[in-house]
Amino acid sequence: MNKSDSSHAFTPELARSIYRKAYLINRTDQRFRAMLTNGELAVAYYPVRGQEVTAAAAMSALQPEDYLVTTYRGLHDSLAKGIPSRLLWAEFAGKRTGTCKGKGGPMHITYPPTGVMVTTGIVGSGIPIANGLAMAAQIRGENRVAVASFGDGASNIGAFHEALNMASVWKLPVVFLCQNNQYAEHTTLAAGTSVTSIAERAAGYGMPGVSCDGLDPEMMYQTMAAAVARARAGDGPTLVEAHTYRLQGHIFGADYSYIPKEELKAAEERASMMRLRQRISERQVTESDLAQIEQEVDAEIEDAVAFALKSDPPDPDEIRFDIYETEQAA
Ligand SMILES: Cc1ncc(C[n+]2csc(CCOP(=O)(O)OP(=O)(O)O)c2C)c(N)n1
Ligand SMILES: [Mg+2]
Repeated sequence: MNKSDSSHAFTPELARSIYRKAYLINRTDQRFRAMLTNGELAVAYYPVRGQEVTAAAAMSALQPEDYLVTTYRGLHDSLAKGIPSRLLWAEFAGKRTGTCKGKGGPMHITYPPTGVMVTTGIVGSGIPIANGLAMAAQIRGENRVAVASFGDGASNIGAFHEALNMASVWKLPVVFLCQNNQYAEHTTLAAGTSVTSIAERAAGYGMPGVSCDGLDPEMMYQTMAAAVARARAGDGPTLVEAHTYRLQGHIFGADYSYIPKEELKAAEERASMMRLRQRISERQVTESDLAQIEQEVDAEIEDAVAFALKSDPPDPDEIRFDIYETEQAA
């Protein structure tokens, strides 16, 4: 794959859009954690701080109609794929105005209008689902690509290996995006994974495997864009490994003192919004452009939080709906 292909040029417009997405993810995560801390919301949350650039740049390589399957740690992916903030916040708050009428919560976000097809809590289980979506697009002759986004730990699950094998055999239009944040719960990559490069696992399934710096917006975008173009052209799947970092504990509130201080400090610098701001401003994006984006995003989040808080929870009777194709008896 030619990563410097001019059709995947990192234009000022793209740089602005990636900054907007990354800033939106960063501030949404921050606002959500603050609300959990002060008791305004009470729900399990898997923080995405550190992985903002990875999702913002990777999802920018997709079209709105392309499919995404992500995980419990999927806030960054869902926002970067275009879920409206109001609907996302309402779902996080368990309200009837949310993407899943408040019945999914943070672990089960689904919003087909922007291609977010499912968000699962079972590690690795979304990967074969992305295959199914890609296969449906292939059978229908649609020009759609499906992306499975998952963690480094998920690459040790059987479903990962089975799905990569079948995707390769059937040349499915799918991209396997492994966000290697170095930890699976409290276990380091080295303690639970037989290889140091997850991309190398692609060789066992006859598909290209590419590693990239997922904290470098340009490299992340171009690596993903090349994989998406390959899938769309009918040339089959790619395994993309994005090196990124989880700057918090596994779940909000969990202890993460097992992460060495120096490692965390170095990652905080590499993944910081300041560093991204600097990178983006090198791309003919002015200070006033950036300030305007920040102002607009801050207002969008406040509007979404207010919308979520004033929305009603689902009626208890709603539990009978949206499970089976037909309504269940009361
Ligand atoms: C099949 C299965 N096994 C174990 C768990 C418990 N569990 C939840 S998240 C997680 C770690 C997954 O790590 P990784 O795939 O690297 O994703 P990350 O949380 O780092 O984004 C584990 C073991 C689970 N949800 N599902
Ligand atoms: Mg991980």
